[in-house]
Amino acid sequence: MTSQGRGSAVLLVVLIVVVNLQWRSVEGHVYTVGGTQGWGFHSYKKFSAVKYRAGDSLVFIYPQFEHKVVQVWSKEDYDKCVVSKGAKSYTSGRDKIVLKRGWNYFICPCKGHCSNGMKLKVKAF
Ligand SMILES: [Cu+2]
Repeated sequence: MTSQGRGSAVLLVVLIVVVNLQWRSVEGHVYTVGGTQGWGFHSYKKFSAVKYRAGDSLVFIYPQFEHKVVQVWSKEDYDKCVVSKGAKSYTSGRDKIVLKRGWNYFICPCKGHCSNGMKLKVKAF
């Protein structure tokens, strides 16, 4: 490789790294809730423990006619499985939700689901 060729190769690598870093800071990380099990009845302990950043996203994947996702805004609503006015509903079966700084609360609003553990709270820094 000529020194000029090597120079442009290094430049290209630097460019790729810079573009990648910026892309990441804009897009954040994307986490699939429940991993391969998706959004359903199982433990979310592992997902609550992740150190999220504001701007990261959670993807909720579930059968559309079995579950939904509602983002509730208070700990009280989360604890009591209540969907208050202003809560945001998602029903596509594949919902990507961007995390805000602080606590983010998600529940399944279908009857009995949230109270049986289908709820997730995560903290984004
Ligand atoms: Cu459900």
